[in-house]
Amino acid sequence: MLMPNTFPQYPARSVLRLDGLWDFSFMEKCRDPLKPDFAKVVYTDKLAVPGVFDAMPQYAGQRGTAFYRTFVTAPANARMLLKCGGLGMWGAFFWDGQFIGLQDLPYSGMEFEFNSGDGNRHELVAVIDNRFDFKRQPLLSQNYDYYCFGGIFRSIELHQLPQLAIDRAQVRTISLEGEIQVAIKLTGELPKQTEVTYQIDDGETVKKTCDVTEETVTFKATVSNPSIWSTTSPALHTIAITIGNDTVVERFGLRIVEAKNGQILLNGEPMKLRGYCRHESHPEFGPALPLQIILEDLQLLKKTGCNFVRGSHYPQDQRFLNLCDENGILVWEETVGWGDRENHLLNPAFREAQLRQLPWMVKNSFNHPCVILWGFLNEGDSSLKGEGRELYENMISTLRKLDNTRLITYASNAYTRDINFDLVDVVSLNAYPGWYAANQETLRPIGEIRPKFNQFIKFLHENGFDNKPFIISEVGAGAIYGWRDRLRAHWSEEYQADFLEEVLTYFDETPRIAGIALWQFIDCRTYSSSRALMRPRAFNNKGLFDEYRRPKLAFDVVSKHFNKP
Ligand code: ADA
Repeated sequence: MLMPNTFPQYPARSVLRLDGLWDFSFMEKCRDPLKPDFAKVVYTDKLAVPGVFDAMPQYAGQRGTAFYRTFVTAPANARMLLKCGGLGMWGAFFWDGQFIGLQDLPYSGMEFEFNSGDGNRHELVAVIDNRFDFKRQPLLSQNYDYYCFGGIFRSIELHQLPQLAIDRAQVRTISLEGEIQVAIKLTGELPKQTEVTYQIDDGETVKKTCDVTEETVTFKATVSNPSIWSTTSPALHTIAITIGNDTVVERFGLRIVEAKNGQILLNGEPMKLRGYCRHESHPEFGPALPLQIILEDLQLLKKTGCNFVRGSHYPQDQRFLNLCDENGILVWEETVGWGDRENHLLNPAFREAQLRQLPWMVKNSFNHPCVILWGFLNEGDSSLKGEGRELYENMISTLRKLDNTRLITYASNAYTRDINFDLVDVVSLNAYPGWYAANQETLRPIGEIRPKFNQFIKFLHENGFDNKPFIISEVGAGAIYGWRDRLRAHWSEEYQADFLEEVLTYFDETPRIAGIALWQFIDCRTYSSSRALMRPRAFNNKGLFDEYRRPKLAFDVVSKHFNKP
């Protein structure tokens, strides 16, 4: 069977992939989408899953509640699991009219267990709401600089689970000689001990009896023909594990990431991260990208000479991470957050939702060797003392408990007012000197770039942070595709090219900077309100490519720098 994501795979289960055309109905004013009056819903249309309804001509730009319906066959009284790879902005699932799960974390892959009940033909309804309403959806706000679409962004699968089921197996590299630790999370009727059978790659099948502790089986194993995963040689291994009647196949890479002496080390070697921030975005598909576009992005990233992507600003499509694993692109993955100030950071519902995103992100992406950095709260107010700092502490300690094999960071724009750099492994700064210029009268203020970053490096030194790697997590200039100008002014492709030449020359000359994620890979749809006065065409135009992936002048500049040996 063709699987939507390459891994994990569950070859012993019945898995239904529910992608396709679903019955559709749109309601502008549904009072409570968690308790809809299904009798009033008339399915007048059909829409694609995955897909976003508000990029479709019929519903373009509309905000309200969407009802997606399909029918599936499943045996009576069976253990079922619904897995949805990500949606926006908020969703609830109903099985034969009964509520089975709330997917209120946008972009997070989530899953829900339920019983199939009577009969074997069942109705599955997804109620999706794309209205801005802080009470329902505290994680997205109208001022976020990317368009918040409504729809089912990624694949949906329905699994029939055995009474004892394997949830996921997390594989940690212990040594580059091939020692790994495997932690298998089980669900259902748990024994105290169980027999485990596993096979690494096409090696020998090993059988052992293991204790089940806290729903988990843990053991050490050895890859007999170990190949190390790196950016230049992204070797991958698989492990197939069987417990009872269930089997999971996970793919992993042998690699170790560390932060030492101001540098990021991959397998003990210092790495300079060279890359882009990337939104999952397309004018026609929103974030529900067809595989071909994702692949196209990968090819363009490679062509540009990138070895790094910051997945801004949400948990990533697993298909993208699979391709980054295969192509040796390092990834920073982060949870949803954008410029949140005190009113959000101190709000209990916001804090709760922020923390709840972390286990889903770690669970879904744990086995991707490409993911080396966890991030959160892009440009949150990291200068806030008391409960503000406490949220940063909680996010970081939660991440460390979930995964101690990766580095932790967040993109700060608080500059020298930031009070949380002591907590992270890597200091990351978003700054736009030379674009949002300090002096608006300066023509072509490219001269602002070096002093701004030099001053920050001095601040890190004076505050005892020399040991922490420093990444420029955003810097960029806007250019309207096709706008050429002999004055090389703001918004021209020439200005962006000159700007990036200066940024990257400075980056090449400055060993203190361990990495750079230029803002941004492609132009992406954003504000449609008068906020768009700063965003011509209602797009964030700082892409190296426009929204149709057409290269701007700066492509030659960036690829010249990034492709240097
Ligand atoms: C911020 C933000 C980005 C984008 C950028 C810009 O740094 O993190 O999402 O909005 O500014 O283009 O100004």
